[in-house]
Amino acid sequence: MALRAALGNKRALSGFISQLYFNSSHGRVCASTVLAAQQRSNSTSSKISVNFDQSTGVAVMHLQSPPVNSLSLDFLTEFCISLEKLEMDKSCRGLIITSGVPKVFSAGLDILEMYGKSPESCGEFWKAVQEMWLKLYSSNMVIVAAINGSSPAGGCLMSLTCDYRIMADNPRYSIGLNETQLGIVAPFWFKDAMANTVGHRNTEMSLALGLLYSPTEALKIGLVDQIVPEDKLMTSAEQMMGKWLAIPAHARQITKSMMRKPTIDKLTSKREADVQNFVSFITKDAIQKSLRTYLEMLKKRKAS
Ligand code: CO8
Repeated sequence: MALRAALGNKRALSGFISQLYFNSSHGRVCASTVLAAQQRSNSTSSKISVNFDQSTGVAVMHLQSPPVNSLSLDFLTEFCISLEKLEMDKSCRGLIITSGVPKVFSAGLDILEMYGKSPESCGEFWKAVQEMWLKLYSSNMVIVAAINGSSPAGGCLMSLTCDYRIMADNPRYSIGLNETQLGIVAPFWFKDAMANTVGHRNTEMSLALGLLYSPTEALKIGLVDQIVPEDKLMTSAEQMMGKWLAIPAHARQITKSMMRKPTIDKLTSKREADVQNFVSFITKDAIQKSLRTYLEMLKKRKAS
């Protein structure tokens, strides 16, 4: 009954999946059961499109939630379901994530999920953010981010989980963890993923100042691995995918796990505490005020 109710409502489904992960040490198996049921239903994802080429074993996922691919609860739920389906299909070995929205890869977490919401909603939202990060960061697939637009905060976090980041060389695009500019603080696992990529000092500067980097600057500190002309982005991503897939899968996967496991385990062991921290932080009056000011700034910038 709970499953049927959850399948009828994405927010409930997300909560249901989170509960299964929280309550079971065999979360993957339980979630797979839910997703198998979801696959049998006729639901299609409106915010994510996936094209899987059986002949290459590579799927291309387009994020397509205009105007800015913000990571709302609905978006994250659809994203995790799509990812889990690919993960369960053993013929899928690689995934390229890109945006179907012009000029923006992802604007990061949907600020409206954190502003003016009840503690319960905030908690549910945060579990979905954790879920996205854990699934991506621990994936057995090779994941390449083809970053064809701006990618602040949660958008940058999503890119950081990938095995390789290629960004379109357009100076109007930027990427980085700019949380402090909103008056909020990137949690430890955002910081860890960044530090694993660009080192301690770059992360310290980056997070403290809420820096957003142009593609050239991002390449310089190693936040992206390659920049290419925009029209070459997808072919470059496919070429790089070929290189990664040429490595024997078991050796590559064990190496990936060895590099990432301590970071993953740290969040896994503190998930509930991390949710509590987020909820108590984000619902503070002062933080809500900062978010309101930031939203107003976005509106003003749009109007000018
Ligand atoms: N969430 C919700 N709405 C957003 C967001 C967002 N992240 N970003 C933009 N929007 C809205 C705008 O308000 C605007 O709404 P409307 O049409 O109603 O006026 C609409 O999307 C279009 O935005 P723009 O006109 O600004 O679009 P542009 O194409 O000109 O610019 C950008 C695109 C560059 C992505 C720009 O919108 C931008 O800079 N957005 C803000 C990005 C940002 O700062 N995101 C941070 C989110 S916080 C996060 O991801 C991590 C939080 C960690 C929490 C830790 C707490 C403990």
